Amino acid sequence: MKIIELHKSVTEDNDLDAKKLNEELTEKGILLINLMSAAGSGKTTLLSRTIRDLKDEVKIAVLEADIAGSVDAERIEALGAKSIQVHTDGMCHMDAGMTRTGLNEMELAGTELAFLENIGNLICPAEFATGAHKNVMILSVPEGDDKPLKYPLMFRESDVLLITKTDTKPFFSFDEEACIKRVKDLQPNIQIFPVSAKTGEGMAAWEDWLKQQLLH
Ligand SMILES: Nc1nc2c(ncn2[C@@H]2O[C@H](COP(=O)(O)OP(=O)(O)OP(=O)(O)O)[C@@H](O)[C@H]2O)c(=O)[nH]1
Ligand SMILES: [Mg+2]
Repeated sequence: MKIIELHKSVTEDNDLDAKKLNEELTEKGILLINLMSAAGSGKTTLLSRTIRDLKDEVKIAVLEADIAGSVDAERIEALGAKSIQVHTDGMCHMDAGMTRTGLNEMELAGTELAFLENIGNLICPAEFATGAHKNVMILSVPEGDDKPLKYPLMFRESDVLLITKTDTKPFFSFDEEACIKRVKDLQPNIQIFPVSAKTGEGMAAWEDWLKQQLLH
């Protein structure tokens, strides 16, 4: 497993760098999705299920960003998808320069869809553009329906919200309707897909959305 140690980007204007990276990826026909959520919401599990479902149709690569360890990249590699692990030198986010460095370490020829699994937390990742075409965030049922009220920025910055672990609804008092209203008050254009990566419920709608975003 390839592990890359990243350091703080020296670029002064991250937004500009993100725009540049996005253009470079578009030129190569690679759709980059920035996947964000709190730690343990189910990012790697969702990616694993998505890869299992789509790998015969779409060539997928995953950039796994963590403070330490390589378990997530190993989980992805075990599914036969291309994956690399980056460490962020203790930083709680990825920026565009770090994303470019990680992607450059992967052999991406022929890749149509690349995911960045961002560092698990609901705050910092939302503050930095990564160069991704779309921001997708996860809120899992056990985290609670009040999170849009407490951590508004990530919801505001996201194109898609996946409400995951729907199979656990019987055990939690998660008010989906109230949650969706709170999210839409922050970001009226957001698309919301309730899913369970465990049972597969709702996964087809999310995967159809993904396929529609592909650049060719
Ligand atoms: N019941 C249920 N459990 C799930 C689902 N998705 C993920 N989990 C569980 O949630 C836990 C965390 O899942 P991960 O996929 O590792 O979460 P993550 O967001 O990648 O975690 P970090 O990378 O550490 O931020 C694991 O025990 C998963 O099995 C789901 O849809 N339903
Ligand atoms: Mg993970």
